Amino acid sequence: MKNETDVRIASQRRRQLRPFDARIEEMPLENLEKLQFRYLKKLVYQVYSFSPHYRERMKANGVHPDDITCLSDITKLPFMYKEDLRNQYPTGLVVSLPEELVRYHVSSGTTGKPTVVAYTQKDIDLWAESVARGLTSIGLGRGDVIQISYGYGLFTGGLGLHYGAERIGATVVPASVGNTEKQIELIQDLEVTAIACTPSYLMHLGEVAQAMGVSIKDDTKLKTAVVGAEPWSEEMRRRLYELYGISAYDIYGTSELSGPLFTECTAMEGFHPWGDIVYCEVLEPESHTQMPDGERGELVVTMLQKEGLPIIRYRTGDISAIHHEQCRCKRTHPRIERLSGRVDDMLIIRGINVFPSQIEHTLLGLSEVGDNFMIEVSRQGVLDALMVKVELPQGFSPDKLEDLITIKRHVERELRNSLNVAAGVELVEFGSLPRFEGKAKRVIDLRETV
Ligand code: DLL
Repeated sequence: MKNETDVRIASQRRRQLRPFDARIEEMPLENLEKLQFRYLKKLVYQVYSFSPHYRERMKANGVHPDDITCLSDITKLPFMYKEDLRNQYPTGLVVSLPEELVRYHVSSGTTGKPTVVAYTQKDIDLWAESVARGLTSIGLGRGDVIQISYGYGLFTGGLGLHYGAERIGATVVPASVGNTEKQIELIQDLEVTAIACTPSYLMHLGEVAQAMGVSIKDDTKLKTAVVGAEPWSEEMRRRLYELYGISAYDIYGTSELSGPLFTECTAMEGFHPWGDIVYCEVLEPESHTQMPDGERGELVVTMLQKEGLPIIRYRTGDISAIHHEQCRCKRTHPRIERLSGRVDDMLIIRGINVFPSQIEHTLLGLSEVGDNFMIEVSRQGVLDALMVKVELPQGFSPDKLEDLITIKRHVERELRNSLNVAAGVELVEFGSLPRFEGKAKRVIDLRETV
């Protein structure tokens, strides 16, 4: 006869290997909203009681937990900013007891002081659950071999996907970043079916494979990619499919919320944040009013069940739109469109807002240039100057100089049409621009130093 522990382990395994539950993912929206309200109410009482930071902010906003009487009352609550985490470095915003914490993640701090996020076991479980539901929604599961080529360690990408992939019963190859030739060997030898990495690393991997004489399409079983952590476009999705036969799905998250958090489903019509775990709002960045469905604004996220470091109304700075109608995949949880940039990434060139993603979108739509580019912004006299360096495709050798001039003019025209501002174009040899193993950094803004 099985003892109690065996029974518990068996039931845990069953739960782990079956992350899809229609009762949750397809529940009527009004039931989901009732559930969200219950979680919100509990969360607000918890932070008011245990977090001096939230209590002070709520008092300053003139709001008490008793004032939260319906889900839309969330708008009465104060925002949380990355700056708050920096100011309270390292653990000023943690509300759990130290012995309840099972993990810390720390951001790189490349754009300021690092941020520390603390997790209880329940936080880790819900994070894994969220990623697992996403991976399941794109058809991955038992029998898949998933290579995780995000950084493991303090960055949330590697471990976040690792726990999610294990939870769906897939076989994980924890490759982490770098050593690309070895990664390609592993993809072949271990019959990897799916990879998780940044989009720029996936393109790089494809180029290295080609240089090694390996066709990802014909010599490997790789068919699915879960790519995110930086912007990428529909054109890149099309290229990944055409060049490598890979269906690429977007995955989103931030280190403050919990690394990779939600993915697209096979409908590829935006992300599915799981409403029992997160509550998303899309706000007009200045007035903070909620945008109607389908209209773009800043994504603001509340983690409904986080214990270690509660996050209420976190201003992500990312631009998206929300949809409440049921997805084609039948899931009922509100959907978030793929991102179109960041509120603070936006380049202002001669008064015109330009997002690097628009430039990528245009370049990837042109067959006469390659996939790698860099954007340089400088000041010439009093005017901003935008220069885009873009590589020629691999193996391209122009017959005559006029060919290059024609391509350059065509790319400049296309950029001007899509950006509404002139951009100079420099065509450079294939392989001459930097490749990135982690997130790509494609913008160099020289204006502050001029
Ligand atoms: O990049 C977490 C992550 C890891 C997400 C692995 C997906 C996969 P941070 O380093 O804190 O966390 O960066 C978060 O990256 O606010 C966005 O601006 C950007 N970002 C993340 N995912 C996407 C995406 C991780 N799918 C910041 N599309 C976010 C566009 C993205 N931008």
